[in-house]
Amino acid sequence: MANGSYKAEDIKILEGLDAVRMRPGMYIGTTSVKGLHHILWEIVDNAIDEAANGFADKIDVKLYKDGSASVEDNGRGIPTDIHPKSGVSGVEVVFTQLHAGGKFNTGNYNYSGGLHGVGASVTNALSEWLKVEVYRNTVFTMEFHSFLDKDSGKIRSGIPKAPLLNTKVKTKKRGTFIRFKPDARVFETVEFSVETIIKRLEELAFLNKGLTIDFYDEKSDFHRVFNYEGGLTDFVKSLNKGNALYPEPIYGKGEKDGIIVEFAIQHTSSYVDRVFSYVNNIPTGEGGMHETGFRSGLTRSFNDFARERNLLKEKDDNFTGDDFKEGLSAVISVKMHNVQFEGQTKTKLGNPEARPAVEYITVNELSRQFKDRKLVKTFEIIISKAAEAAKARIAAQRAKQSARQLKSLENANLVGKLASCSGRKPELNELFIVEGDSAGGSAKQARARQTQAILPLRGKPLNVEKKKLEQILKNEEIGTIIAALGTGIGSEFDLSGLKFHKVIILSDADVDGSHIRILLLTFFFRYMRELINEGHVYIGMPPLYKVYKGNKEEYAYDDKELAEKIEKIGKGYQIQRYKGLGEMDPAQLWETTMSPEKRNLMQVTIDDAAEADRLITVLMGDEVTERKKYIFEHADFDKVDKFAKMKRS
Ligand code: TSJ
Repeated sequence: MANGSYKAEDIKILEGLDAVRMRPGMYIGTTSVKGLHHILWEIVDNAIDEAANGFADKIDVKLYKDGSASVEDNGRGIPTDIHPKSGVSGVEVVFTQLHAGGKFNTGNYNYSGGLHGVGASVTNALSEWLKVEVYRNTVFTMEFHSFLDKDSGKIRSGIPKAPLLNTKVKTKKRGTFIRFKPDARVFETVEFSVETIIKRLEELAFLNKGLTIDFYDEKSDFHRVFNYEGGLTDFVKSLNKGNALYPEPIYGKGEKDGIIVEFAIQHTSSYVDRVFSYVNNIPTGEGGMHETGFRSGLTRSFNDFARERNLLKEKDDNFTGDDFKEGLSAVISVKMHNVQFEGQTKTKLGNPEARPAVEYITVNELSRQFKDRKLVKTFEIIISKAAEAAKARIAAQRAKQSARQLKSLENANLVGKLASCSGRKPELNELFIVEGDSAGGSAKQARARQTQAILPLRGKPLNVEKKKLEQILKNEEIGTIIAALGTGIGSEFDLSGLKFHKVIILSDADVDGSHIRILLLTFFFRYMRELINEGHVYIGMPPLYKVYKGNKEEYAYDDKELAEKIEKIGKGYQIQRYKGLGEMDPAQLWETTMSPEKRNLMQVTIDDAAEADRLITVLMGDEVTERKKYIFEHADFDKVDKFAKMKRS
């Protein structure tokens, strides 16, 4: 058997993998860079499952110069014995049968794989080659490849070169090693993103307490090891760097009706909530039943505690769920069977049974910990934060009223500084929010009056992090923006009122300019999120340099372009470096930054804005040391803008 070659009938069962080749999208959603990572996560997930069930505690992920990737764990090793039904080794089943991953695991793993869950065979089908080593006393090896079949003219996918081979070489290692090369004939790109990979690996390390994940990129010689002995507790701490209200997160874990629930909570001095939820290690960005159960559990428990400690008097109403949301950071991780995903992006947990189970465990764990004297202080801090929020809630109701009034003020006095455009078609209109009165003046002269409106911002708009909604509304700059856009804010937000379909932030390429961008993005993120979601927010990009000689001149937007432009102008060139928008005269500003034909705009994504929101917390947070550390590490403030993706428009 060891060196037996494969007969036609053996190959028949592999036709399933050919189907994966024909329609990769059906199995991995897309052949974009996202799909490329998907086939890596299929493999990683299997190693994670082995670890999550207590059989492995180390996973190594490596990217090679030849474009391949490998994943190794120190678990039990994929079974090498012959699978009774199919007559081939367990290893072969895993890599040649569709969905084998999930089915094969039933009974072995309690909570296996998730979102992906299409199995390792899909990775095999979409790879040029895939190599397996299993360490179980001796080293077992097996190789698969995809090749062009000359007879049929078709590509055959994931074909074993030979059955699983026991090399008989003794080993002290235990575990599974998989290395594969994604097929360039399948994917739009075969370049893995180190950033994407380490972000997910870190998340997995947080979600699987004690697990060590080692990442190495051969190309860049980049190495990182993730290991969090605190698990979810470390996760929330890392979210809250800089502004936690109490040092130790509240942690709870329990099981109910076969559903395992784990959570960590820590409040911040901020006014937004960040609740991250997961099911079987898969992020549920749209929330769902587990989140609902968790939130009602929190509300119930904290209200009970407040009553018990007489922090809520008999005549007082209970705090609302929203009162406990202010500044709440939490991670909730659920493990369960037969997961159903719903929602627009299929990231919402639909299983109704998750709700009571999570609520029960949340209440149970919290009430148990209320009795723990050590946490009394923490709970009191949470209650006083909620009391503050409840007060603000009443005040905010009034603030909403004034937002409504602002909205109805139209272009009248409040928007005096706004230079409106004459065109009345919002789809064509653009609002430039410009840093500084002098640049604002130039922009007013330069603009295309019909479609471009200018709103100069004097100084920095206020720090939205530390202020309440009502104070923000009182701020003249923000008030002017709200009035100019015509949408209202928060729960009053109505996109149909939008008067400018492009809202373009134009600020200097320096620290102050960067702050203004971040503050505005944070404001939009928190109070006009749909504006970003619908792609209406942009960042204008003034050039950094002018290269000129005689009457020839060229603009450059970055250092790479500068080199090109120098080459173009040739010997005897001179360079002007622009430090601010104010240095350009109206004609230059038009030509480089405002003219729809020539300018560079970056469209802001919701992720960019969330990143700004997170940065704000660090930059403006209470903890000076964290802020200093952050600023030190990110001394290059241009980096802050890396988050906005370049897009010509
Ligand atoms: F994706 C994959 F299949 F290629 C893959 C699987 C990739 C990697 C990196 C690791 C694994 C994997 C599978 N690690 N550990 C396992 N374990 C099993 O498959 C296994 C071992 C023993 C038993 C048993 O009942 O004795 C059961 C199973 C499912």
